[in-house]
Amino acid sequence: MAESAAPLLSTLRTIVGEINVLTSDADVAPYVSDWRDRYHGRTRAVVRPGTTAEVAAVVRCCAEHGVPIVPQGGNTGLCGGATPDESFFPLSLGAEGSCTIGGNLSTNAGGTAVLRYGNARELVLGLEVVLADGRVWESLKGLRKDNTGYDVKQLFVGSEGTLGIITAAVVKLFPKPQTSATAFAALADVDAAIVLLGLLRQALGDRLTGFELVSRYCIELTRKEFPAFADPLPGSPWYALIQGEDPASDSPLSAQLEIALGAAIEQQTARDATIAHSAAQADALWALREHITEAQRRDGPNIKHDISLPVSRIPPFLREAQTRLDAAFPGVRYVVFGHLGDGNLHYNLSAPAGVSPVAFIAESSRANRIVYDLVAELGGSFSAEHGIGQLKRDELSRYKPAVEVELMRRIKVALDPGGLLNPGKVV
Ligand code: 2HG
Ligand code: ZN
Repeated sequence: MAESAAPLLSTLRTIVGEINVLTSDADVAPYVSDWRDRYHGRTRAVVRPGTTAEVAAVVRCCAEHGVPIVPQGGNTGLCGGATPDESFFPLSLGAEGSCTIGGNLSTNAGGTAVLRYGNARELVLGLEVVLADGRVWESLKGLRKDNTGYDVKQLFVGSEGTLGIITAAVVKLFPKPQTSATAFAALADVDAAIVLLGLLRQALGDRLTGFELVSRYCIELTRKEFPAFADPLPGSPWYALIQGEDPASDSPLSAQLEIALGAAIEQQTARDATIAHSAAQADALWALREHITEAQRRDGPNIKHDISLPVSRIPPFLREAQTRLDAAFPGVRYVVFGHLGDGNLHYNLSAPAGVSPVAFIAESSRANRIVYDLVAELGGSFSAEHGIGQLKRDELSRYKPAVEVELMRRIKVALDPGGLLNPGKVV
C-alpha cells in the first residue's frame, strides 16, 4: 500500500468499519475483473458501505483526497462498466451476490420482460443519489406525475455510475401474475417469428410479457455445454420462447395462447409449438434460454453485439450481416438470440472451428465495424440494453451525433467536475 493511501484508508475504515474495507489481493480479486473475464483492473481497496450516509461519507472523503471511485453493484455487466482500469487509484464500492437494483438502474438494464414492463428507466419513479461531492439528492416521493421541469432522475439511470451513485429507488409495482403460460414455437425464419409476434400481440394484448428469439445453433451450443437440457423441438432453424402473464387467477390465457399457436401453425407461420403443462416444464424452457450466455462463455471468449433495430429490419440485417461476416471470417459461428419483441438481438460471434477463440477476439474491431456499420445503416443502436462501459466507449463517438456526445460530456462535467466517478467509462 502506498504510504499516502494510509490516512484515506483509515478514514474509510472509521466510516464503514474495518471489515468493509478490503485491501488484500485475494479479497479484492472478485471486484477487479468483469463477469466475462475480459477486463482486469486494479484498486487499492474495495469499500462496502451499508447505508446512504456511509456512501455519502465515503464519496466525500474520496473527493477530498481526489481519489476516483468505481461504483459496483452485482458486477454482472457485460461491457466492463463496473471494472476499474489499470491506471489509477480507484476504490470500488462493491456488493456481494448477483445483480442489484442500483446496478440495474445505473445501467438501465433490460431483460426478457421489457416487452410488457419496459426497461429499468421506465420502471423508476424516484431515486436517492449520492453526488460526486458527497451530497445526497433525495427524490423518493414516487409520484407518477411530477411535471416540474427537467427529469433529473433519468440522468442517473443509464449513466453507469459516472454521474452519481444510486442508493435508493422507488420503482413501479404491478399486480403479481396469478396465471402464466409458456410456449416454445419452431419457425422457418425470422420473418415468421415477426409475424408470430404480431399474431400473439393481437391475441394476448399486454398479457404477452416475453417473446424471445433463439437460433438452432444457440440450442445446440447450450446442450453441448449442459447436456441435461432437453431439445424441445428439434430440427428448425429458429425458435420463439413465449411468455404470457395475467394478474387474474381465472384467466383463459393458456387456452387463448394455444388457440393462437394452433392458428399460426395452420397458416404456416409456425412449424410446430409446444406449451408447458407445468411450472417445471416452463422453467426448463426458460433455463435453456437463460443458459445460452453461460454456454457461450464456457465455449470460449467471443465477440458480443447487443444491438437494436426496428423489428421489421431484423431479417434484412441478419441476411446482410451474415454475407459480410462470412466473407471476412469464413466459418464464423453465429450465436444469435434476444428479445425480438424489443427489436433487441444478441448478435454474438464465436470463433470458427479450428480457430483459437483468443486469436478470434483479437479481430473484434474488424467484426464490430462490420456489424455496427450495418446497424447504423439500418437505423439501429450499437447498444440496446448492456450499456457502454469501457467496451463501447469508442463506438459512442463514432455512431452518436457529435452534438449529442458533446451534450453528454457537458452533463458529465457539470455533475462530476473532478472526473472522480467511474473514470474512463461511457464518455
Ligand atoms: C441475455 O439476454 C443477456 O441473456 C445476455 O442480455 C446476452 O450474452 C449475451 O449476449
Ligand atoms: Zn438480453
